Amino acid sequence: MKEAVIFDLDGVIVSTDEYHYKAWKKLADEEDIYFDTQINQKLRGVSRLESLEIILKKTNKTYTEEEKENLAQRKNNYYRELLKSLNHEDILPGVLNVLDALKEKRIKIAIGSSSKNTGTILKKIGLDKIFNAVVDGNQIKNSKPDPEVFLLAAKALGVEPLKCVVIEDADAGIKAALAAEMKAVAVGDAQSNMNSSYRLSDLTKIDINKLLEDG
Ligand code: B16
Ligand code: MG
Repeated sequence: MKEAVIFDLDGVIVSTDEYHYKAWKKLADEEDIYFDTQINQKLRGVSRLESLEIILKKTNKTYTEEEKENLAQRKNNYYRELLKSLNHEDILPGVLNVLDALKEKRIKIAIGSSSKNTGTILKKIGLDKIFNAVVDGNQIKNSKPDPEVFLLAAKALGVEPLKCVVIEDADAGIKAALAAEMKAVAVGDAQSNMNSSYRLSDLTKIDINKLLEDG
């Protein structure tokens, strides 16, 4: 049986993915760059600057590194403005029950997110004290699909990667989990990802024994 569960944040615990979309869309519109929900799918789990590079593929304009930093900062300001209204009720369906069930079974729980806003988000939704470890975009050099964030989370928990399960909503996150030799569970937008061993539409449908079984 697995000994720890590592949760992605954005798209698994809370739907901040919608806020990311709105903030990038505002920036893209201001810069006159085409951006839609399909392009947005490619940004799931990917770092802020890498997301910007994906968006800039739709323009012939060239930006200096400094201008790119400014664009990313502008997007983050829009995003943080949207985060102000976030609260406990924004926690996605099923999440609190899963966390309770895992705590009861003494299974360790962690966050493994690419977001540098993880601390703010966890505080806003009132989950800043419940996880045994939180690893986020501030602690890693390489974002998903690189396994770094999940390997660091396993290390912080003191659990071997083979004994960890990752719950993810992004293809980049599923790849990262598998590269870390962890079991990958796909929810929401990643549920069609056939590389994951357990796929479900949301966490209300989860079977805790199936989540924790080896394999
Ligand atoms: P930030 P996750 C990721 O969070 C998001 O899915 C991705 O869209 C975002 O670009 C990335 O965090 C960086 O976020 O701009 O807040 O540092 O899914 O890994 O929890
Ligand atoms: Mg995500």
